[in-house]
Amino acid sequence: KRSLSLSRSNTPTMDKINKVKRVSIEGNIAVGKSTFARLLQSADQDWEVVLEPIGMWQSIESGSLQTTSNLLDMMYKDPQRWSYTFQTNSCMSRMHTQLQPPPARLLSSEGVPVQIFERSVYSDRYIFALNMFKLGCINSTEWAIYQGWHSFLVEQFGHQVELEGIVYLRAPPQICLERLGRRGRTEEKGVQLDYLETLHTQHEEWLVEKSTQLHFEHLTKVPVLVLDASLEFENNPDVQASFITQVKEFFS
Ligand code: DCP
Repeated sequence: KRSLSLSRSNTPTMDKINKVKRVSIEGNIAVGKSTFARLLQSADQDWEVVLEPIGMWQSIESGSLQTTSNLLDMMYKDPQRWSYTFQTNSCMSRMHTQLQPPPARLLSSEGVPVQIFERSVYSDRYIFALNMFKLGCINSTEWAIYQGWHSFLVEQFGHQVELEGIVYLRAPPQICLERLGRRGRTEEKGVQLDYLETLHTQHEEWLVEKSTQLHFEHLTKVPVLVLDASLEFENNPDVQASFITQVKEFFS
């Protein structure tokens, strides 16, 4: 009897799954998305953070040869050759994470359960891939192919990959460059200010000016919360508290 009731309560109904909101955190390289995500994870039981699968891009198993390739490094060293491959891989791994069902804790929540993703299949396309196309590192044939499968997959998965909100961590590119230097990820040591500036422009056009041409109806209506991430929030409890208050209000 006990196990029956247990297995029943463990069966997620679509209603419960649909009650869980899906939100992404967006922002330039090294702006502090992971730090912010950790902060949110510890702030509320009803929030579940799903981190970016960057480890998967740094170590891709090459089949029977039993070796691994660091695609992130390959992309930064030779963007013309590897950007399309990198963007395909990062978006596919993101599709997997965005399709993960919410954990049981969220399904049984009486409050406002939220699944929070570090970036999304939309920033992959409208920030990074688009930027690489504009820079000439993805050619027009590759861009047409990328857009074709991206639209197809997003349409096929429908509401499973839709977002109910976006939190945009906004900071000047110069600040992101300083944070990038401090963190010292080896693959990123060649990243220059002008690259962060082009990525910043992509974020601004999509999330603030709303001038990016989007291909999904729901995405044009997603509410955006802009937070001033130029403030050093990692060790500042006052800024953290203010961010959490704003996020709570935004989610409710
Ligand atoms: N990247 C990319 N194309 C994508 C996604 C990511 O080129 N579609 C690159 C940019 C970074 C690395 O992958 O070099 C990690 O990206 P993020 O900016 O998302 O993650 P960070 O770890 O830099 O974020 P933060 O420091 O804000 O936590």
